[in-house]
Amino acid sequence: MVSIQKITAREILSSGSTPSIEVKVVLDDGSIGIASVPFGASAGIHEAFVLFDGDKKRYGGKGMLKAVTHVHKMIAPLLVGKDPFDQKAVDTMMITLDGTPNKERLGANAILGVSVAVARAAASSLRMPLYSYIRKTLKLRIPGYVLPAPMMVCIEGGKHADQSTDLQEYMIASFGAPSVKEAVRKGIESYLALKSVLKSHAYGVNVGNEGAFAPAGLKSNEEPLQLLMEAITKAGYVPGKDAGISIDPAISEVFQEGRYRLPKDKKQLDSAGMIDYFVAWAKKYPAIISMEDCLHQDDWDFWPKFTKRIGDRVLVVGDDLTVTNPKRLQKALDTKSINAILIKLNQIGTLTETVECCMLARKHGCVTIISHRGGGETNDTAMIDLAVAVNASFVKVGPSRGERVEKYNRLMEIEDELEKKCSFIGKEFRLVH
Ligand code: 2PG
Ligand code: MG
Repeated sequence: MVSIQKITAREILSSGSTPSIEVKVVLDDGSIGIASVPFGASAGIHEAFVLFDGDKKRYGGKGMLKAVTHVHKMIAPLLVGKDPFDQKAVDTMMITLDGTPNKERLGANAILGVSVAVARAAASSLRMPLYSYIRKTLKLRIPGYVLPAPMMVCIEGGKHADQSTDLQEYMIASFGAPSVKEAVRKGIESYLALKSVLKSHAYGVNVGNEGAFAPAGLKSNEEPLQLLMEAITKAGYVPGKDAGISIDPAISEVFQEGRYRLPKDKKQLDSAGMIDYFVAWAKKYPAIISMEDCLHQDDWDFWPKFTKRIGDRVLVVGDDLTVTNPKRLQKALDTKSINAILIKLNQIGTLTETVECCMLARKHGCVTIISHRGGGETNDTAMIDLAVAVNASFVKVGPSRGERVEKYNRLMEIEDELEKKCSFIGKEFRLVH
């Protein structure tokens, strides 16, 4: 029987120029799995714990050597010699060893690195791609592969870029195409058209954390929506038919003392006012297909009201609200707070729990969107294999910078690999409901 022979970790650099962690797992048949872990800039307060060193003499306290040590001293002794093919058992052993509700003892970054690296090593041992191995080891009963559509962050502000908007992300969701490759092309062409649109309005074209434009001097938080409409049209496409618009205000970041503060619009709103603000956008821009984190991460009283107002035509997406946590997702489903969920592996910290969350969403017809991170991304593409494994509807990532386009390159590689054994959600996809 093949078992785990060796687990090592090291500190690497992430896209945010601060460290992250990479884990390598070796099986005794020689198979190797390597994984690295991203983290957020606008992380929700209910996310699993990212263990930074806190030693101000190194990387301003953002080093990850403690997490590396935890892999070597605590997780490796636990897992060496164990069966790599039972992912649930591997993850459960780490969760039990950690023993805290948010993985703060070992660090969710240490745990997730091992979790994904074990899966990769096991998949490699069985000569299987990671996405099909995930289905096998976690016994997912999902018929066929339906590949996700791209959701590209094209203008960013908030915590992801200075001097831009108060709100964090304005995206182009690309569909109305026969294949992933064509949808990626449409999205990228629209992003590049946006560059010339911005220039024609005398705005700068420097990019923020996620490779999206972050122009200074925008007149309002709404203006990016007009710019995106113009860009999609300029690229030769029809908004709402070839491409939709998605927003992620990451509104918890502007919530202070009970008010949502929007200096760009010279507004301070309460929850009801914030709902009216976004409902007006949904009405004015029918190309908007999804609205993520439009209310605070604990504003449970108002999320259902928002979804009731626009959930029949727009995806109301929980991110900081739900943090890929099956318990918080269950609450969001019970209260009809959302009809879609953003999924990030590191928000919960193991592959098993992430997939559990996706499957819970799937069971309730709640749309899944698998996402990159804005703080420190890495070149790891496990989020794409996850998206393919669970038939997610979208992947939110990119559109520029190596660590982002790597994800699309992986998705297009999978499309080639599966050839006729897969279809593409964006083929028939128009507006969501
Ligand atoms: C988000 C993400 C990804 P961050 O809020 O959805 O774009 O940002 O990783 O900084 O939380
Ligand atoms: Mg978000």
